[in-house]
Amino acid sequence: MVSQKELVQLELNSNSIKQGNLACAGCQLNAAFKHSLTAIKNNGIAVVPACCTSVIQGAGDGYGMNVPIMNTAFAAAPAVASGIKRRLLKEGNTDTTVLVWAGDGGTADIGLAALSGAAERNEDIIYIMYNNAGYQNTGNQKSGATPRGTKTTTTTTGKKSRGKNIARMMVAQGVPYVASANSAFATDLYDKITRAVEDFKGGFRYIEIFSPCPPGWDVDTRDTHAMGKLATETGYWPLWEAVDGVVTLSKRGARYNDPAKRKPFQEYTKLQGRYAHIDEQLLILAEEDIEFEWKWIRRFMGEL
Ligand SMILES: Cc1ncc(C[n+]2csc(CCOP(=O)(O)OP(=O)(O)O)c2C)c(N)n1
Ligand code: SF4
Ligand SMILES: [Mg+2]
Repeated sequence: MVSQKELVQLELNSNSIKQGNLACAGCQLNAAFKHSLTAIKNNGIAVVPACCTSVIQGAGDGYGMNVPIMNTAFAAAPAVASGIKRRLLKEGNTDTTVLVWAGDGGTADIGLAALSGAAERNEDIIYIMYNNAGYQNTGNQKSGATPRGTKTTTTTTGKKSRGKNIARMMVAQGVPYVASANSAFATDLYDKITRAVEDFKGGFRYIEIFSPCPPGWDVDTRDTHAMGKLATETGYWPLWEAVDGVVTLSKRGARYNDPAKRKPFQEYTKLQGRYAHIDEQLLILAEEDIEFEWKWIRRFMGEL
């Protein structure tokens, strides 16, 4: 496992995302992308559908990334990545990692069919969904993965239904390696990408990263990191890995399987304006969603 100190040094050396790019202050997808590209040692090609990243990356002399990026139409990213990887393999290149880097809108909604198709074919690619809980690039509309209770520009009184969990869907589909990560737990995230690259090469891999968006979630940038940690410490964002359908909890998050060890959910919600309007009834339903997800994890762990 990488230490915090080692990761800082690795990131300085890799310079995978150049400083002064177009991300908003405190953007956690930017941090998560940096950790991910460092883990693939900049030896990769990222396929990115329309999303905040396709803006952050920049263009021309202002291109801010140390890997090539292929921008695609929303629904096409897993198919394009499959083609790139197959071509590389045909040319004898087995080392270059091909990853899809897509948002929750591009994954949970618009790209879901192509994602499932690539998983079915067991393509030799890593699919990473960064979850910032909405269509942030176009002004914070709700996506299928937006959680219950939160306000977006299209759920102005708080979303009334539960968010989709695509990682769980990927486990059910039989994807060989699936993991849940959080940008606030950088070393855990780095280790998971490294594992996907090194131990599960040759098949389809899916990783989902909790990636807060300060303007969309109405969070003070000073609180973004603490709030991200609280997502896991309240049980809201469990950290786990699934190998061939068997789930194990990650060291950093295992204790939150026990509801008594979790911090109160309100410690997490109170830092975010998107929850400010929430009434008691909706808050209870949002809290019940946490236990709903843990029950699925326990089923996949064979505990239920
Ligand atoms: C077919 C299509 N519909 C709509 C758009 C406009 N659009 C560009 S980015 C975006 C939001 C994407 O949301 P998500 O995938 O969650 O990424 P984020 O912006 O949150 O990073 C939308 C709706 C588009 N480019 N193509
Ligand atoms: S809108 Fe949100 S996700 Fe997009 S760049 Fe800004 S902070 Fe990042
Ligand atoms: Mg999004």
